[in-house]
Amino acid sequence: MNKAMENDWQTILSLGAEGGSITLLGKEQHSGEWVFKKAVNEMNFDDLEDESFQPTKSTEKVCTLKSPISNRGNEATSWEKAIKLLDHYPWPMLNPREVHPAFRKRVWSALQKEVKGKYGDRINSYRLKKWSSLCLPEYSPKVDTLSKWLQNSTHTTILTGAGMSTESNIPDFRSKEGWWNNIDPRTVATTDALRDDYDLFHEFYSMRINGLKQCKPNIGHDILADWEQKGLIQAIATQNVDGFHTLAGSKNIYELHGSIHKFRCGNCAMSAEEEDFLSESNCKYCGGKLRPGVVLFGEMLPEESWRDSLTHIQKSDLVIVIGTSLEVYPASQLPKMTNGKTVYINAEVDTTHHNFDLMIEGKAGEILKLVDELV
Ligand code: BV8
Repeated sequence: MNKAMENDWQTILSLGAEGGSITLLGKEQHSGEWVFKKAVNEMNFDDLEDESFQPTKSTEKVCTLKSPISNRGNEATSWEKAIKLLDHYPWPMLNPREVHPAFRKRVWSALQKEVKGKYGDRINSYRLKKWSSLCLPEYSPKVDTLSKWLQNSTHTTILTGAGMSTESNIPDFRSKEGWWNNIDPRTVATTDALRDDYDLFHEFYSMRINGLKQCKPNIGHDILADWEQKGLIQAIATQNVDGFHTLAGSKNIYELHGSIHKFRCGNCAMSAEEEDFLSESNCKYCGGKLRPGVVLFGEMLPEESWRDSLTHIQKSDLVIVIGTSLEVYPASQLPKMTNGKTVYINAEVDTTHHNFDLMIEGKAGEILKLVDELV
């Protein structure tokens, strides 16, 4: 990290282009707060507008920093204001040369906002790769590999779990904030609970059904739906009962653990409506207790979903497992039933427990977005 000339100013973001550079400098105060200033050097921006502008070796030459042309409006006392200092320049199109490790995530999300807001697909994958390699070094080589495998695969199946929906603000089950940390699954998600403690069973599922109404599919769901449309993936087998893959537009969905949007009588299996269940009405045919169409522990999986998922997995040359602890049988066995390459994308990856050809530890939405930018 090149320490700036005076008072331990550090380079937060250094951008290069034809014969010049922009550098965002930062200095950490004793209070822990950072102040920022911008240094611009001999930058002529005309060539930046031209989409085909590609940095040549010459632009890589290190520019000696001159003090900012004018101090006015070149300093900032917050990160948001610091990024605003770059507003006059098409900075996402410049050649990123350095990003301060402590600011990688913030630079990356500022870049995302800028790209979504102003540049859309004008920023080419070459440039994006350069940005992601500087802002998300831990991901990028693996993201590159995955994007290549995805493009070369003739049949790709995705297996998802509750981790796919946490970025939609739906808790998963076994993470620190997961359902099963506060509730013993045997008391609510088993046929015994349905039979012996209907009030608790009903309260648990009503809470989840109503909670879902405030949520919607996230970028991860949208990208998978888009990949299906582009023929990059052929099927999604999911353990999720929230229906968000379907809501995001995916067609080839296999709900291994059923759906929380379907209802039937626990006694005669006649179908029922959501409001009948939520209003604790009994089955109008046999008077039995109503239940959501999810697979409870101890129950068999829906035969068709299981069979079709297995068929896809067995003919896949690439299986991507996203956001699941793989603790629930038999879905947990599916990744082992393919001869194709296997990839695991999860917020927690413990290499002792999981053995995949490629493992990427991180948030599903974020990683799928990185891959999507490269395919
Ligand atoms: C069956 C529907 C035949 C209801 C669910 C003893 C040993 C082994 C097996 C058994 C056993 N005793 C019983 C069994 C079988 C049992 C089982 O596997 N039990 C386990 C818990 C030990 N399985 C069954 O009962 C199945 N039926 O086997 O029938 C049979 C019958 C009887 C006896 C023998 C055989 C039925 C299983 C289906 C149960 N129903 N759900 C409902 O939703 O309420 S399972 C429940 O767990 C959820 O559906 C969920 O999908 C499933 C798996 O959980 P995950 O999706 O993986 O979620 P989890 O929280 O665990 O992990 C999320 C991960 O995402 C975390 O790692 C987290 O780090 C990560 N993450 C979070 N955010 C992100 C992220 N990753 C990336 N990005 C993020 N943003």
